[in-house]
Amino acid sequence: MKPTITAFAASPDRGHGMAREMPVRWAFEEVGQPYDVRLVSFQEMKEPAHLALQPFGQIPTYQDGDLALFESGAIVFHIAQQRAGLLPEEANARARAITWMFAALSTIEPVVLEWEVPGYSEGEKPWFQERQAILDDRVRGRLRRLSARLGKNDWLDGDFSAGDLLMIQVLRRLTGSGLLEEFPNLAAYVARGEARPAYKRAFAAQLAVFTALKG
Ligand code: GTB
Repeated sequence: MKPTITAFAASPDRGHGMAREMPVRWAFEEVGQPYDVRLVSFQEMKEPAHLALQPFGQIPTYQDGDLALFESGAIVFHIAQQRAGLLPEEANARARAITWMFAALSTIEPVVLEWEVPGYSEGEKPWFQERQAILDDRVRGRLRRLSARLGKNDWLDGDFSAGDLLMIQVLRRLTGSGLLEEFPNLAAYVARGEARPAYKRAFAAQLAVFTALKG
């Protein structure tokens, strides 16, 4: 049996890899695990059947036999533990790769989300520009440290890992903002991730959902 994940029936980004089943698709592709996708509408996500799988009424979810999971990071971690390809075998290297997964989700992503959300909902407020400059600087501060750590390396710690996958997925939210581009090694790091065949397959699969929707 293939695992089944849920994804937006109609993603607001028109299938351009921002919805959070994207890292899950990417992880499946990296480890060569076939999977099924069940598309859900915004309304279905708030109904009891979906809430039993995802208590916050969101995508993605993951089901494989008796196991049901939510949280994209936890799902990526589970996939990485099930099959070779996303976490090193050696115990210390594996622990470091897992550390980068947490760094992506708990140190980098919060400042990126805080920076991103006002642009959607508070752009008309008189204080928007002033506050956005503060948020820009917070993002810059994190990127500066990350850029220094990555240096001239291709990936954060040795071979490509689930830590890079999640970090690149988070950094993609900044693409085109000018902030990521201030750090050429980070922009190149994101481009390197996006050039991976597994990433391309995952992106194409997500885009195909939207393309099919358009008919
Ligand atoms: N922490 C959870 C995880 O990582 O799994 C967060 C899940 C989450 O935010 N899911 C969003 C969702 O279901 C979709 S991905 N939202 C519906 C709701 O809360 O009612 C977030 C997302 C959606 C769309 C874009 N986009 O179009 O650019 C970007 C990000």
